[in-house]
Amino acid sequence: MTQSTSTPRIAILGAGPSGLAQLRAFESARRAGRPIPEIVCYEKQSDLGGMWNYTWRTGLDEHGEPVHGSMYRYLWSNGPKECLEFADYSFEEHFGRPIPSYPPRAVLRDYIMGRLERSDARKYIKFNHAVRWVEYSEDTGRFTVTVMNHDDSRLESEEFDYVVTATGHFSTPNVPHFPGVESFPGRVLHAHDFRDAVEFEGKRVLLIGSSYSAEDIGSQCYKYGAARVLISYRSAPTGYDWPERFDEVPLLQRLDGKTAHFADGTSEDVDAVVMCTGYQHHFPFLPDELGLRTRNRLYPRGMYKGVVSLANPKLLFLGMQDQYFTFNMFDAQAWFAREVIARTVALPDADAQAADVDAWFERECALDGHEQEIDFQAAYIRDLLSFTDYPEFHVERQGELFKQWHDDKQADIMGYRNRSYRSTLTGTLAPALHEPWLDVLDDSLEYFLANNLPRGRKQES
Ligand code: FAD
Ligand code: NA7
Repeated sequence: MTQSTSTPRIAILGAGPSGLAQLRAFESARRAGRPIPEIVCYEKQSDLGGMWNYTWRTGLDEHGEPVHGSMYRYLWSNGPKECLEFADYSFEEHFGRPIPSYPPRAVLRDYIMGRLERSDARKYIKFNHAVRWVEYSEDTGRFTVTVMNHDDSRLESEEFDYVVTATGHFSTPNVPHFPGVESFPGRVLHAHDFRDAVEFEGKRVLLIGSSYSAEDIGSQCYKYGAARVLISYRSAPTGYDWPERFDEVPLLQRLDGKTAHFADGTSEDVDAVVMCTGYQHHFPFLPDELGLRTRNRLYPRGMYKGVVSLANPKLLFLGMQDQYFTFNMFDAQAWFAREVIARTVALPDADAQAADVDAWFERECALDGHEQEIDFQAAYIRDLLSFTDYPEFHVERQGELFKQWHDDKQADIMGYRNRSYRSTLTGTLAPALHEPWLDVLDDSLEYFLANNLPRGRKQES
């Protein structure tokens, strides 16, 4: 493989938290006086923020592209903000004061956007540009990236030395079939298309799956007045101490009209079915040899250090892991990717890369329980950080906060969002939420900030 001697050109695919982390990584190098590549970031939505950019749309967007967003109204952070804080931009710096530990979606989006808007990195992003195809030429050593420019309704192609794929993996639903589903006389949808829990007020809702989407959509439905929530699990129940009107049942076997039949022989009538059955890693713009085939796991194979494609070292991926850590893990990956592109981190030969992947993969396979999983992901991030100048954020201490978070959920699944944690960056203990999460029906940024003023300050009308 060859590389041109002029300034390298890189394409970043996606302007969600991972793509923005890459832009920020280059911005920080530029500020330090280092040369940076020519950058183009393609984003199919009309604004940045990725998953955090809420849309009411489902199915296809205004351009006929698959809607990316899987987030819904009333979504609040499902982990403490102290565990996702950027090491170079604290929540306190962004909001000018401490805020509670579990903010609603709009508040987190504001934080993500805030860091980027303090640089001029927005200029690199081409919005309404959907990536259609990426092709690598052994002859030129470059990629051709073909995008649909929806502003001008035109296909365009450009050449790049590196491609950073940051298109997320919680957008293309995994939808199993259950006998009788085609004649079920009510709504059947995947979590990807769930938008407003109010729709299910007074209804009996069956959720299939027992991971994050099931527990949170179930909680939302309960909070906004569903008559009944049933979580149907394949491997194991969530095990939380759910309130009344809630139950966990083994896997759905078939639907007979409105009656759902479960693996333990029980049955119950329901009004709606929400498949919380996860997502597929989906890269329709990558040829087979460059794509990534994996289930949602902590250490997908195929990438050295979870970032550099084993199939082509000039193709990098960000954010492809199952996630305890999110924003700051994407940063650690993006800083690592930056050093790979700058060639200040030398990649070992292909065999050594594969052996490194195998070692991490086997370590993941041996994990037993959430505490070990958290420690594993913290160790992965610590390994990445050792190659970069990303600021210290005490990843192991954040891991301990995650363990506390896990215990707090076990103790009170409907009340854990009322808890406060201490920032590892500023040392500040977050103030308590102004009223219990279960009672706060308005999830707007304005309402959250106005009602969570520092002690002693009155809300201005
Ligand atoms: P994304 O945010 O998915 O961004 C990918 C970007 O790529 C998007 O902007 C998309 O439009 C763009 N894109 C995709 N395909 C193309 C294409 N062909 N051409 C051009 N652009 C393209 N994390 C937390 O930390 N806390 C939470 O509380 C939390 N809750 C979540 C709730 C839900 C329902 C979901 C689905 C996820 C949640 N997450 C949460 C995880 C979340 O995915 C990450 O926080 C983060 O958004 C991942 O960032 P990303 O940039 O990797 O992917
Ligand atoms: P996850 O965490 O990948 O979980 C998927 C769930 O779906 C999990 O409980 C699976 O059961 C279940 N599943 C998958 N396929 C099936 C079939 N065929 N039948 C029954 N159950 C199935 O996805 P989530 O959507 O919950 O979370 C993804 C992100 O969104 C996360 O980061 C959150 O923050 C929000 P299993 O346990 O494998 O038996």
